[in-house]
Amino acid sequence: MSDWVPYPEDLAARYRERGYWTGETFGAFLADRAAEFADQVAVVDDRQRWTYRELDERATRMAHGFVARGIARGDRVVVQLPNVAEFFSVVFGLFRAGAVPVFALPPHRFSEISYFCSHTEAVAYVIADRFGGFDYRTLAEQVGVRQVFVLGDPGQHTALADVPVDPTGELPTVDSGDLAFLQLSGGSTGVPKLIPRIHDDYLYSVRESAEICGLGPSSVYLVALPVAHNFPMSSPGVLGALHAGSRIVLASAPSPDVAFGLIQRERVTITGVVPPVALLWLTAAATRPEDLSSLEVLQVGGAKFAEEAARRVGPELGCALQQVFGMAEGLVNYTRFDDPDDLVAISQGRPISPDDELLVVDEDDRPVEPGEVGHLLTRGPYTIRGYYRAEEHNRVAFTDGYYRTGDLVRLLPSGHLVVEGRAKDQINRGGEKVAAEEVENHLIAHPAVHDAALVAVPDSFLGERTCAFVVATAEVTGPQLRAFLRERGLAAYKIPDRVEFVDEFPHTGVGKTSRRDLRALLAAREA
Ligand code: OOB
Repeated sequence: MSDWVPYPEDLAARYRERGYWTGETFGAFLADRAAEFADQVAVVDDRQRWTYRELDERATRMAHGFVARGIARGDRVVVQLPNVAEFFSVVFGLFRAGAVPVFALPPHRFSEISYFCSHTEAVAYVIADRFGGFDYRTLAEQVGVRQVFVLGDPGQHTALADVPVDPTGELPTVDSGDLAFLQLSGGSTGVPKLIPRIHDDYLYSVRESAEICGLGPSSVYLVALPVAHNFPMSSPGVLGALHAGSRIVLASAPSPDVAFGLIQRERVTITGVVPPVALLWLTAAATRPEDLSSLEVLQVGGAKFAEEAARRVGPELGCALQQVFGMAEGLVNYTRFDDPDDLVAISQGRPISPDDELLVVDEDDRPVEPGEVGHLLTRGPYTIRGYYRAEEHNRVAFTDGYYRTGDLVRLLPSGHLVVEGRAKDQINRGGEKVAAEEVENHLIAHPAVHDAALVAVPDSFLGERTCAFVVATAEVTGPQLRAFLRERGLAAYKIPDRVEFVDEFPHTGVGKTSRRDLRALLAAREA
């Protein structure tokens, strides 16, 4: 069994013929852009300002360091870094060493990280010493991966800066059809799924995204969300910025306190945020003193952006809104700058590629009438054909090469999509995805819990919050259960916002737990 499902050869050939897949690799990509944009500033964070040339040199040194430490072509390395410039030297260093970064997010804890390490058989884990009041070195000790590289004070581990360098050594040859990295899926199953992306498919989406979003050498892209997430990474994100010779500015948090100052200081032209952040910015813009006039485009995606809020962006922030409906599995949709305002306010955009194939189907996989709501299935030149090492799950998540997105959409005559809801057991907490089954499994591990069901609660700020319904067999409280989940090392955003106890679960006709009835029960309890 192979670790991941390759694109069918005939389609791969077509994607190459049409110029989508160009044979470029990430290592070469950076070298090429560094030659072109050498003295332009590539990356700015709180402490540093690197030109394209500097970034390129640092990535090469990093690559030699990793190779010297025994990291070999194809090795998986879990990377969990905050928004700092070193994210780029590390990740491009790994690319050049032929290694495969696994992109963890800063809120992930023992439960997630130990799974990423074991499932991918990672040989190393790259962290910052501390961030957001949390010591990642302690987590590294608990996880027990072979090598730990630390940015900052390494403690008992290896400092990133100390990685020995032999610049005369050879770096491995990397093929554009190789696995480039593993992204995380929001998921709907018991364990998070990992998304295998190759150089060819991802770089295609990056180039097209940069073009659609109008990036060029004078653009300044603010990274407001965690840089390793697919949205700020490639839609057009930091990779789109590097492709176009733009400047990347890293924010340590998306709050107006941090972000607005950076927009003013660095003359930021474009950024991407999730809907709750957009709402905060809309409110803050009225009273904050910072000059946001450089901002040309605010991208909003990751969760549904309410039409009312969408209509406020132009008048209140003085920039264009671009809606982005994407997924780490592949497909990304953008509203375009020449779309009419009404379309930008109500739709989540249209696909990047003429070869993105979209099906909108009913429960029996039959296409719905044009304009009707149905399940979105998709395949194309940058959408995966299967998750990493997940043969069994792939049989239900993919049909004829189509990825079953779990999203309910309506297709407009213009080719734009409107996201109408979701069929998957996932809760979208302001863009942060929570797989119901994963949290339920952790709850059921508690000795006093007989059964658990996690449901979405509508929320005016986050869109949705989580409520855990629990059937208990012994005395236990909501706070105790929440503490239990934290002790098990579950990321904070997955800890239920609310816990409700019931004697038994309502059932559907076939005897499954009825989440719809649970949501109704919650509404009734609130009333
Ligand atoms: C982005 O990626 P993921 O992998 O964290 O989550 C994908 C899911 C989609 O299947 C959909 O359920 C939801 O997030 N979603 C949206 C949305 N954008 C994503 N739902 C409604 N409206 C939107 N605009 O979230 C992601 C990846 C690349 C670019 C942008 C977002």
